[in-house]
Amino acid sequence: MQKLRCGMIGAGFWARFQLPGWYETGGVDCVAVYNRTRSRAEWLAARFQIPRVYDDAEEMLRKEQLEFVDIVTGVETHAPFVELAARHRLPVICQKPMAVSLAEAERMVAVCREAGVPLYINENWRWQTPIRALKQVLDSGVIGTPFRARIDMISGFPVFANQPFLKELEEFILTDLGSHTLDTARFLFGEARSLYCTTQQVHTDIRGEDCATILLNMDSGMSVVVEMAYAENHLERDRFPETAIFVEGNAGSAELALDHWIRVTTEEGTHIRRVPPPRYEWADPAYDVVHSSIVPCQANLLAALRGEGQAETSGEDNLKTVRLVFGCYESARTNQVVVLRR
Ligand code: 89Y
Repeated sequence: MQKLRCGMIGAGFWARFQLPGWYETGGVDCVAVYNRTRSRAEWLAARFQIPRVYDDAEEMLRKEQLEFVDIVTGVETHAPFVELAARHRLPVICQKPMAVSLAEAERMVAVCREAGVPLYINENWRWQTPIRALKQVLDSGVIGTPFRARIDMISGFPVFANQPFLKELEEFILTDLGSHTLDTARFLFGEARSLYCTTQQVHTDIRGEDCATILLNMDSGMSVVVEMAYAENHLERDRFPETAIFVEGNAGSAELALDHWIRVTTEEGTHIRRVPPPRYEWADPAYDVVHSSIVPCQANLLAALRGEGQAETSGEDNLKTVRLVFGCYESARTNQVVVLRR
């Protein structure tokens, strides 16, 4: 397979894992990396044998013969870098959360559409091994028609140690983690027609909310509760960054329990199996289930870049997740149900 030449924009925490994730697909060659602090780009280049380093992204796009760019920078820089790539007619992959506002995310999609370049979002959560396995259970129909579900991601893990900028976000857990859990809700259960959300800030040394509780009323009539917190430092079973999911259907129930156990209960009894993620030597063991999901996620985006299939998380598709995220903020601010569709 002829490898696609990629330019990496950003050399922070996630670039360290997305890069080997691209190599794992066997179809990408990263030929250059940009970072505004050049030494960080140099560090990444040395670690992953990337031939050229830039501290000017425009210069990288002008000088290199790239076939796509992968943007792995802070959310406030996503829009300008996407627009830069669109001006250079380069397909662009952008880190989640897509943008700082719904309007900005809509503009990014419009700019790429007008330039005729694909925009894909690197949204990996729905690609986690146990979440894909749960989806297969639901699609098999074994628990009948789901009518209610709970999606929980609650942890005291010190996320601020690896990603200190998270402390500075005025909109924290819904953008950082809600982008993932709400996208997972859409992946498993379809679109929502309304939502209600409450938030709290428990840590006193951060700027944004670190706890959120959401009730999604789905098009199907299902109720989906999404609970998130990075607030409790003392949990008996803290399994960061695993998502626990419980689904009730009219013929049974299915649970994705901690430590990657799937339990399916029907009138025949309970069937239990473990679906652990693959282990990659480049992944941080504390993030295994998330880091390993980068590989199938990026393989899907690569296939779409090659014209060999659809990207599940295109910019257009991810706009629906972004709408949910900012709908949650509106609901929490106004203490009102936000109606997305009548
Ligand atoms: O930034 C977040 C992500 O994308 O996955 C987990 C995380 O690192 C902390 O919430």
